[in-house]
Amino acid sequence: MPLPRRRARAALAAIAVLALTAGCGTDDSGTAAPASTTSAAAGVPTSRQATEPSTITVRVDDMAFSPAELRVRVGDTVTWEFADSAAHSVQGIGDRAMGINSPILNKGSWSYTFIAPGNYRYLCSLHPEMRGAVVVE
Ligand SMILES: [Cu+2]
Repeated sequence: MPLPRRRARAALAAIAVLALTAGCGTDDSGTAAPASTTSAAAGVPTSRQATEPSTITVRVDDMAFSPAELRVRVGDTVTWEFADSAAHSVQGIGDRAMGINSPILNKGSWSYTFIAPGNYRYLCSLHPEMRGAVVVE
């Protein structure tokens, strides 16, 4: 009589193993969720392309910089176009803006690329009342 009971237990154990294997199958479908997260991360380079560096022009005319203030992003270039009858320059104020230092011009243009975020102020070395600012984000 003990032998049939053992066989019955063995059969029950086999059923239990099958049930556990089926349970593992549901776990496998659960691992599909991180795969969709990976495809979402692949979209990151696309959003970076949307913020490619650009060039912003500031006119130097009529004894003024216009626009006198502007906001740019890191990597953007600002080009000052000199179009006044008088000669002017673009000279940064303070250590942070030390690289902003154009020659004195009354024609043509001068460009500067902003590589660090911050608040940059500048003036014309010949007419210190002519002032401008660039906020780099
Ligand atoms: Cu000037």
